[in-house]
Amino acid sequence: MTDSDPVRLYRTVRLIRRFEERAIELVDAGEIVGGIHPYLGQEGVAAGVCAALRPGDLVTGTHRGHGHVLAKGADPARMLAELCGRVTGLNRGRGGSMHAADFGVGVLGANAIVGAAGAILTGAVWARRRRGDDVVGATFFGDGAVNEGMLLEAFNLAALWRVPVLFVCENNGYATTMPVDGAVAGTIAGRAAAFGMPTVTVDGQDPETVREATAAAVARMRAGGGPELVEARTYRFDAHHTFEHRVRLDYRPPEEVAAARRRDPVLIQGDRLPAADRAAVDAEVEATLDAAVDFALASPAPDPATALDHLYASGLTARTGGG
Ligand SMILES: Cc1ncc(C[n+]2csc(CCOP(=O)(O)OP(=O)(O)O)c2C)c(N)n1
Ligand SMILES: [Mg+2]
Repeated sequence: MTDSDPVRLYRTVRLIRRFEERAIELVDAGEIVGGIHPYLGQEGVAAGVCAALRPGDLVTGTHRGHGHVLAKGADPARMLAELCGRVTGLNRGRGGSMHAADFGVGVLGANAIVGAAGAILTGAVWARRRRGDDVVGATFFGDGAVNEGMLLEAFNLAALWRVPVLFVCENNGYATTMPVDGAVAGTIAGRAAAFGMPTVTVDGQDPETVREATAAAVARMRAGGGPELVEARTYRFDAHHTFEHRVRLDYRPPEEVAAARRRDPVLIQGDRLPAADRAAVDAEVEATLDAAVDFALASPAPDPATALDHLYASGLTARTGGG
């Protein structure tokens, strides 16, 4: 089997899909405390965007961030251990689902604060470019972030200083239970256009389409262009948060969910592969995740005595009182 772009893209969407399904099992088993925001249905966005980036390029993500971290190349076993709060996790089990980071592959972190990741990435890319590094960045955010002042401030500075940041809006139609039409005046692309950014709206369910749009934008940014926005129209197949599995909320018509599920990025990309190649990738992904689950569950939890370690980048140790 050749490791062509279509195969690689399929492997990424399939890995994210199965990672999320395994993670939900671990939530149900009580191994992942507090639950997760599943990325199911949106895999094509992270996979397509990250396929057009270089290993050294930078990424920030969201509360629904597992796909971004995996697509950029983080080790699924250490990611799963992070979700389970184990010492072998990407961040020693202290970041968890919403703050997983892997600087080694350019992932500056998922982020629980809606709208914050764009500002962090803009600052990080600006700083690296000032140092002379030839990097670009991509930051993911939902439709719920487009009314956050912090994101709009990031649009402004990135455009003003021509920082090569790709702003990727994952428009899945809802912010928790709020439909986008009930929350967003004007248009999402119009916000970026107002700052002079080129924008494009794409089918986020098709990983190849997302990759092509990203590759074009990244090429312009590497050639000296400023920030751009990609609005990827997508849909989350599952709950806003796994908590919703226990408290069914009635905010999406079942026919809408069923229709959206028929445009599945894993199937769309999988159909582009010969059956044997697809089966081989599926088996490989399954073996990777079996090993990841074993690794995570066999890893110890952090020693409570170390709870205050790693609070400061300087290495300063927090004191527990008593002078
Ligand atoms: C600043 C801020 N406000 C509110 C929240 C609570 N919150 C968490 S997720 C979410 C909805 C986000 O919707 P969207 O940006 O569309 O992302 P999606 O969940 O659809 O992926 C909200 C309001 C938060 N985490 N941060
Ligand atoms: Mg949303």
